[in-house]
Amino acid sequence: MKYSKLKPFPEHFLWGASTSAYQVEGAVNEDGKGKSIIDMYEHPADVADFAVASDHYHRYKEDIRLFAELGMKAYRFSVAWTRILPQGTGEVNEKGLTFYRNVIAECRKYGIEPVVTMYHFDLPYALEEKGGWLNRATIDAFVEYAEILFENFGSNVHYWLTINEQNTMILHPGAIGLPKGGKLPEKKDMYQQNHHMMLAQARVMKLFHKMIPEGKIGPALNLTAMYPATCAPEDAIAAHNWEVLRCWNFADVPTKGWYHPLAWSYMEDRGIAPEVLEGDREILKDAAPDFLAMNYYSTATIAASKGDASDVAARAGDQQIMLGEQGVYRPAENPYVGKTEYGWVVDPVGFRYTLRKAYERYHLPILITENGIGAPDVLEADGSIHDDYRINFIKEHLQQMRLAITDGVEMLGYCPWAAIDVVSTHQGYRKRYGFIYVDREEFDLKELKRYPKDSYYWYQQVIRENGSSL
Ligand code: BGP
Repeated sequence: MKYSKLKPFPEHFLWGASTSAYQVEGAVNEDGKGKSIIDMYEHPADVADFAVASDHYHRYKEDIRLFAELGMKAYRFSVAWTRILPQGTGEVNEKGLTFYRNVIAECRKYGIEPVVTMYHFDLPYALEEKGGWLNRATIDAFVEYAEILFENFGSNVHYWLTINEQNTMILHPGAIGLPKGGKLPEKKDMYQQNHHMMLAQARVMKLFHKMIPEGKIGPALNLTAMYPATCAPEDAIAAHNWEVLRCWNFADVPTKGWYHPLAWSYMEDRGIAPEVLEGDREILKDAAPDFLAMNYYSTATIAASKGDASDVAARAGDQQIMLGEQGVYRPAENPYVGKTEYGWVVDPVGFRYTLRKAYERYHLPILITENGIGAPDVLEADGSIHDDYRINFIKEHLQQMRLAITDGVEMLGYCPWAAIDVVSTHQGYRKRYGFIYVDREEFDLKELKRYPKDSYYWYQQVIRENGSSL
């Protein structure tokens, strides 16, 4: 659809950027923090670990000052559950509360809206040892943790995200590392874990609305629209299969109170549907989010399954690289889109398409909580970083977002990945996303000095103009 006039970005649009605790903070053994699964899982040996990361724990004041100079109106970060409750439940660690109280105060000082993710992949290891999300007791632990967060920060934080990329954790469990011994859980167990996370999320959203009626809360999902590889009806069905199983099933439960019918049929047929106890349906029905948070990196292109083992690609997949599933779908190439050097599809028009689909399904305002391009940025001798590829990527996505706004999609804000360089779970500091360069290498920490990249100055101008020249 072409328009004679584009709608402007909303007046109080949340121009921001994102990080997550384990990827930015470091200080993994400091001030009483407990171990999370991220600390205990196996990760590739040739990339940076999370011990120091970008040292944000010690440098948050300097970082937030740089975010303020960038003009950020919102900073999306996550709380490490293990800083607040080192054992996942029980004793509260005051120093953990103090750290996040300080981060929030620092944001407020500059008029930056904190957008807080409660759980970004880093489940307390003490809970994992007791069965993790397979154990229903973890639902109570999450509610206990949420109540502490709402009590302590509820009056200063307006926007909350429950769980980051539940669909990534369930469908690509290896994407956040592997338990020692490298064994991935069975699918049936993953869908049971998923059910428990859904219950935990629903209870937390309900509690939130009771405790902080003026606040806003929502899930943050990784959403990716799917194209059929050809106009063959079988390809369209396969693309729909995977779009439902990968995306909409995870957004339907919090918004509509139950699983997508196609996903439920799939799980039942394969004997992997979760055990549902009496009262579960009511819990799911009884809660609703105020908005939908969306992480968008790519679209995918899908062909009909051939019904044999060749449906499943031999390479390793990740949250954006589709693997295929026998009898469901097979991945296909798309000659009309680009690719990053890590194989992630680059598709700005697909962003508009995904936004339209998500809004059409849920009619909830959308907050973008991730979007961006990973690259091995280069620090020049004069301290500059010429990341024109990042500027182009974000510019093209924002242009498409403006078209989506003109299409009628209600947008709350844009928080790309990442505010500052963080550890990429698989590629460490060889793959960077930030507007601010952190001078360290995989194993040489150097001085961890901060350098604004070219994209920083470009984004500063975009925010200043409220996106009017996009
Ligand atoms: C998302 C995660 C983020 C971040 C991002 C980039 O799925 O929510 O935590 O890691 O992907 O991923 P990567 O660093 O693997 O390129």
